Amino acid sequence: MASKKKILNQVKILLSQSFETPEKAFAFFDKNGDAHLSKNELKDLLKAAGVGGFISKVAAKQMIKGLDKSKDKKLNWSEFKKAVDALMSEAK
Ligand SMILES: [Ca+2]
Repeated sequence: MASKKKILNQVKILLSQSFETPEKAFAFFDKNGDAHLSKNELKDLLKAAGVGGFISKVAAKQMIKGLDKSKDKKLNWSEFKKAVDALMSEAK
């Protein structure tokens, strides 16, 4: 099982290399445009970062559990941004 650290690192690489800003990444993966990332949308983000199918499903679930402050089982922009900011400010 890929470690959480490895998964987060893959996400970090995807976000920093493929998107100019976190806003653009959020908009790209918010496929249905409801201003939230659902578990499935987050799973697609993880897949795009190179995380395997089964692991991406589990990791998406855990990420929502950890980051979803409003308890609607989705990530809104501020929840996503907070997570990205924390990720990007980690030691390089
Ligand atoms: Ca959405």
